Amino acid sequence: MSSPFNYTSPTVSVEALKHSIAYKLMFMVGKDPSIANKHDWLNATLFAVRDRMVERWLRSNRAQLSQDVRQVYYLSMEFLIGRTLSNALLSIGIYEDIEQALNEMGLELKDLIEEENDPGLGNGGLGRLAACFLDSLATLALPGRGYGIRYEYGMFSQKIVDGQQAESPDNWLDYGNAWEFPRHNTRYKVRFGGRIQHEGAKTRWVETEEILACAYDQVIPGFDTDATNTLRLWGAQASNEINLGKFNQGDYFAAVEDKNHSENVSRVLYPDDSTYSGRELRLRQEYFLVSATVQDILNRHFLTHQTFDNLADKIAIHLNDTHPVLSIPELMRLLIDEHKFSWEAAWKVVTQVFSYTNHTLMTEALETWPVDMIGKILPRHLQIIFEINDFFLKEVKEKVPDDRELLARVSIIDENHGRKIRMAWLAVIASHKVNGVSALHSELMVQSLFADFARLYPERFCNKTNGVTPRRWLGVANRPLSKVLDDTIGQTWRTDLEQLSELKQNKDYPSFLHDLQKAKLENKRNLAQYVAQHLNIVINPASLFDVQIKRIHEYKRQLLNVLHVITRYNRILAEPESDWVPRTVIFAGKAASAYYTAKQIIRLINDVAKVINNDPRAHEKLKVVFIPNYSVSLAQMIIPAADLSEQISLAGTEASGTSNMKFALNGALTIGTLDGANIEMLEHVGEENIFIFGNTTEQVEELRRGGYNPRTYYEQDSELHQVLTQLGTGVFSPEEPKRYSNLFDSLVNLGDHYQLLADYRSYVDTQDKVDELYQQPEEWTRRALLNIANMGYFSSDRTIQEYADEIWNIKPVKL
Ligand code: 26Q
Repeated sequence: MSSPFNYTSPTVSVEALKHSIAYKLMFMVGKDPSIANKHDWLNATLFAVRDRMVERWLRSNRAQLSQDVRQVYYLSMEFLIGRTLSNALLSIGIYEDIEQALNEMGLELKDLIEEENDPGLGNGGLGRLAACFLDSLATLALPGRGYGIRYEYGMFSQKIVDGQQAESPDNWLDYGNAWEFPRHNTRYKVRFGGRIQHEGAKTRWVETEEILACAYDQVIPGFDTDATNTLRLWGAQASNEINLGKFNQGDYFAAVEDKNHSENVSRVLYPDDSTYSGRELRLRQEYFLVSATVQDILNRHFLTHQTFDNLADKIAIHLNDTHPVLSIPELMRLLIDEHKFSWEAAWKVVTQVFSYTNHTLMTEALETWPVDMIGKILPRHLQIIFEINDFFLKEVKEKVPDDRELLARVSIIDENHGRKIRMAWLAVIASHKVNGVSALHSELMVQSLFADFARLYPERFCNKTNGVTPRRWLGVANRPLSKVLDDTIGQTWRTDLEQLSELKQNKDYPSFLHDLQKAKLENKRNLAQYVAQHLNIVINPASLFDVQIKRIHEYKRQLLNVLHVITRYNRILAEPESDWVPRTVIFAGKAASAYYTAKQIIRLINDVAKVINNDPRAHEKLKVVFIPNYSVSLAQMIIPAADLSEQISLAGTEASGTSNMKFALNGALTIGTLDGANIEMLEHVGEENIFIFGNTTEQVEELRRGGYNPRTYYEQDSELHQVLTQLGTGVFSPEEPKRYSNLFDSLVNLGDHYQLLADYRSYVDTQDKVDELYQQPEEWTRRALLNIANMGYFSSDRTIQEYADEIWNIKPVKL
């Protein structure tokens, strides 16, 4: 069998693949086929596949170098890339060949794909976005590299024990990582602490503590192209000099302790709980990423150009949120202290090079660091930040004389809250472009969070609506639907997602709608099988799969979903004979370990599930499932199986959302608020094809201003009253009736910060409309089709093209 795509390397054939897998098993894994286990075979296969990507990789790198193109460096504390095998096989067009080769060796590709671990080097949306962007950069042959941290432990793994979340470490490197190339010769010193010494005009940063950042590279293949990029992750290594010193003095254990301490920097990913905590190790991590990366960027530049004079022409550095914002003072420091730039010349370069994406407007989630902490860990950087601030405030004074309050508001130093550095301010001041991630978010960004800056520098702010890669989120995740699309419009939608709009022609063909239904049912059966196997719960693939999967946060309002579930349960008990549309409500998501309320919500979901799933009166009418340990690979299984996608955040809180796009692309209908990218999805699919409910941002604001009183909703809506009373009195936790009285209080007595009660009625009524439509399968499927057909805009290829043209000014490499 040959590849379905244009590119097939002449060296690749089934025989050759068999040969290389066997060879890799012996010489790389070091195992005899007779005793090799599944993981050994997986590794052998990964090495064989990797070889095929490396040829292209080296060619791509050579082309980038020889064409001397401008490069973008995408800095992110998180890259949530997911499993790599099937994506790589499809990218380079050898999926069927490998499948056959393995078959002939008595192995199943499917089993090996499931055996690969899923690196959880991110929290959620922001990390996954970075991974989609790498995929699109490579596919568009754009010269871009990702830089991040090689955490030894990624996102914790989640189990549900007695209905509650239990965390355990994610030791993802346990069996090694076949995809990475450790670059033992690409290492940089990263320094912390110490003090500043002035020698005339020169400033020196001395008596520092030192660790090494060691590069680990991973190949990022473009789809159906030779273009291939690099993700470089840094791992911490104790610097030998320090340890040897102690060792020679005979203090062996102190030396080993120091080593551990240094290497802690890349030990573990911090979970996001949406409140800023300011932990010192996190600050060290951020600087570790930044320092190694900026040194590497300068080093690479100097190797080709032997000068830094043209730096601003040749590089763009992008900040994925404020997490890598210390790269600004770090680049200043290196240019001034090491490369003899004047302050003004260095600042000029910096302001041409940096751009920044904001991912949240919620002030409690914004990054700030105590001045004292930065002073202790990065004294030279603190000094540079103060200089930047002085320089900037002078400029503001010239632009807007006599406005002391403005100066206090825009100062990088927040004097009101115990002297803190506002990292977002630093990012805005140094960047030539600042973008939000959906139209609404970008608009709110210039009206609220950055209003002062938008008045000072209006041309700096722009929008880049998020997107998702169609390769992973349709091609890899949903083979049944991909097949239907291939048979209908051909295969090139994978690199030109707008082609999906051709599907609209088929909206009145029953046989086509039937094909879509068949694909959906296959995916639902697949998920049902997983749920049966892993959770021992039987769910009916003919029921409506209603899905909310994302990090657990109050603003995302999983609790509102639960209120609807309880409402539905009450109605079923009240009218058992009614014609209920069977539903399976599916949840998944992790709560940050220190986020008490989020953990309570998980517990509530599981308690409610226990009561409902064990009540024969609800049998075949309602099921509730919490799938533990949500991850990219679970998302790839769950999303294709969804009928209904829950995107129900309070208007104005979800910057964009990206799973909303993945669901619609896979033929789910959305029930959602006018928040984030939901609004643009509504514009693309049309209001008949999406279930919108709830207050708008303006109405939310208005309620906030006018003294929102949730109690009136509680008192006036009898269904809501019943549900909340049940919650507060322990109907779902009879063994501990007060278990959820805190949740009750937060909603009814403590202000209901995310206005669940205000949106409850319109949510529940809209859910009734969902049922109504689901009873007309053909009409439902037609609308699902119109969702798929209108998702072209939400490809990350479109997003990345916009970044490339309007922010980074980069052009594709010719291959
Ligand atoms: C910060 C400091 C200390 C520890 C952790 C963090 C931290 C880590 C991750 C803070 C935030 C994050 C992640 C944020 C995130 O995922 N934001 C989401 O970004 C998506 C991509 O733009 C949007 O679609 C979502 O709306 C937004 O919530």
